[in-house]
Amino acid sequence: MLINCAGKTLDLSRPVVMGVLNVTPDSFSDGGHYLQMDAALRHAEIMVAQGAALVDVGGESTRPGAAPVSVQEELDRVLPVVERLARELPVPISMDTSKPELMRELARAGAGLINDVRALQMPGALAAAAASGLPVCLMHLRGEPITMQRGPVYADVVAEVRDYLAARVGACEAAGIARERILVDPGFGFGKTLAHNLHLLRHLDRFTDLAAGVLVGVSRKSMIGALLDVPVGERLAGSLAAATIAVWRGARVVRAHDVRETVQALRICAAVLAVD
Ligand code: 8Y4
Repeated sequence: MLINCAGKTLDLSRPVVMGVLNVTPDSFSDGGHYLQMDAALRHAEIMVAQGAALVDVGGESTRPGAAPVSVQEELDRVLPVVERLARELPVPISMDTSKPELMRELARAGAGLINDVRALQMPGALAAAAASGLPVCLMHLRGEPITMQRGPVYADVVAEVRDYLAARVGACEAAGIARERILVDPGFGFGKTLAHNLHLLRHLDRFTDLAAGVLVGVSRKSMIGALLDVPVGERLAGSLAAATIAVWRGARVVRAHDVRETVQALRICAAVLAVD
């Protein structure tokens, strides 16, 4: 239940929140590098104070239709931030990347976990992740961010996502990454319709035996927007409901933008789950 993340401990005996820190150009307007660093550090410190057990740092926009980012561009954005956060924060820093070059450099910079929406399928990623010694989160993604929302089709979404993640866990084990250091994630919104997402959430317990824990990201996503018909800034209540259901069905890590509120929702879940 304890995962060593580059010397910092992730305790999954209770459900925890992974706070989202974006360092993509669309989320921080061009105030220069110092301002970006300051804003990132301040935001990360607030999330830790609010109870985040991890901070996820990403430099590639994985939103539907997003354009790919070059290695150098992603590294330039993310490396100074990861280095500083890893040094100054008491919690592990997760790197949201699929690129083996980033995995190597960010591991050297002190990152504590690899969060890969492509489940280490890019050439060289599996070897880079294994060599880093870091724990990993393997996410299911149908297609690529550019194409993934063009009519995804599954015969049985839960079985297919489960089989995919089981195979990726197997590939990791064969590469030397122990199952005890692997998280799996069905990838809400990544090449799934609303109905697919709802099936995955309802049957999330089917994933808990695959690895050390299940991670979910539902915060502010379009599945919430579709059900409530509200814009991205008005999805907190829906996101908390979805996070609560996810934890009730076995998730141990919830990736979220609204850390304080999500930590509170998870505390209620944990308290009820602790009685029998
Ligand atoms: C509004 C808010 C609209 C957020 C779209 C989004 C996941 C992830 C992302 C996830 C894991 C996102 C990096 C997409 N989602 N990593 N990353 N699991 N493991 N979209 O679900 O937040 S980015």
